[in-house]
Amino acid sequence: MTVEANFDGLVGPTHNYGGLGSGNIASITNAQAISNPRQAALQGLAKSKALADRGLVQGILPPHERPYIPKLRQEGIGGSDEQVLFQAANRSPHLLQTYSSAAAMWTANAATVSPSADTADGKVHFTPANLVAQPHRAIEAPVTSRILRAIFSDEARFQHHLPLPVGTNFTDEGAANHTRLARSHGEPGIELFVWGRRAHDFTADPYLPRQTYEASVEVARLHGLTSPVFVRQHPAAIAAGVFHNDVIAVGDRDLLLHHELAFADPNVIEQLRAAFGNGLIVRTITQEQVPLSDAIGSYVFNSQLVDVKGRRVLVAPDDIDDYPNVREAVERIEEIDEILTFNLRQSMRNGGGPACLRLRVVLTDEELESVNRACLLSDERYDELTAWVNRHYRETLRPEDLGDPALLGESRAALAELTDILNLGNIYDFQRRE
Ligand code: SUG
Repeated sequence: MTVEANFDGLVGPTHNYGGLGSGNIASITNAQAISNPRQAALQGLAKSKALADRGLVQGILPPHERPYIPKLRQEGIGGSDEQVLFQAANRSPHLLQTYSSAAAMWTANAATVSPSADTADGKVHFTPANLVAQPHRAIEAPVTSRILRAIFSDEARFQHHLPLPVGTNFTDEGAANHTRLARSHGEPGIELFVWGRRAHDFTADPYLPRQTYEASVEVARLHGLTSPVFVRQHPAAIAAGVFHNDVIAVGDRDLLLHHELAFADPNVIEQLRAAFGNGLIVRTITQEQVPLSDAIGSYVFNSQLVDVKGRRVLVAPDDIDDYPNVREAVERIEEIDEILTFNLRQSMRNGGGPACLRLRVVLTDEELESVNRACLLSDERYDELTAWVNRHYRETLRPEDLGDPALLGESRAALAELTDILNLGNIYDFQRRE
């Protein structure tokens, strides 16, 4: 048997609204709002638990160390950790907010993952996304690499690549712009890479597209893929706030659900059908049914499409209930057997829906067997993690609280404990310095 495991990002203790997401309407709109990190983490865990209860393999990826003091030091701020925080908060609150972001929760951006059925050497391949399009996320890749290597450690089965080179040519946002289509999880599939610009295009778009064509091609080459398909994102979608393709399209096995303005090339579907062979089901939601602004407002395409014991379930944000036209459009899709909604509003206010919060890893039984079990969600692990969140997380966080040395201490204590719960070893810099 081959399954799709979903590794959800656990929201970190500094979850806040920095207005940092480029081209991300929710993040820009909610800049400097007061956040509730505890509620954010519990909302995410509740989704993970509900899917685990339905029989899906559910994993957890830990938050990163924030505020990230080493980076503030690199920016020329010195002294003790407390002094660094104090000075950053007073002299450059924007920099402090940049290096305090809990954005690693959106694990669809952690890496691109290709299942062993698709790769030339028969291993599962991982390339951590360099995320260099945004400073607050460009610091994630080294720790993401450590985490993925600590969870998928069997070198005979898992191949870990370095993130792509830093710079503007290979800007890579990971699985958020990557969709695998296959007859079943275990059969070889085609991998669809959606890019926003070419390396040397300097477009007049209001938002610089985050993924380059060159980055997508390079990841496909590293992974040894036989059937990659490269498709350009529609500039109108990017301009309207579609900063990743998973905000406007979602696929699962033989089904692709997309908005008519997701892709720029009118021949995309023919291209996909040619690569897939018979049996690809494509469901297109038109601009007339759901205008781009409603697609983005409701975040309906940022749903997960999962297989629950042979039934196809759409795991959607409950924000879709505010949009009757969106509900109607998805209810009309006959392949979807059930729509399951979750309140993920803490994350949603930063532009992160159900699909952003998970990294899909398709695994055979043997591969799954070798995964670090402590990172898979059982009833016991869920109880442990919710108790851990309730013990360590604040219920209110204002932007100015990021300079509070107590928050740094609380976050490090929480993360140190978490590495034990998840059996990850010393993945954080603060643990390695001690
Ligand atoms: O990169 N938001 C994230 C949201 C990522 C969503 N992921 C996917 N679509 N897969 C981003 O724009 C906002 C952080 C802030 O403003 O504090 C942020 O980084």
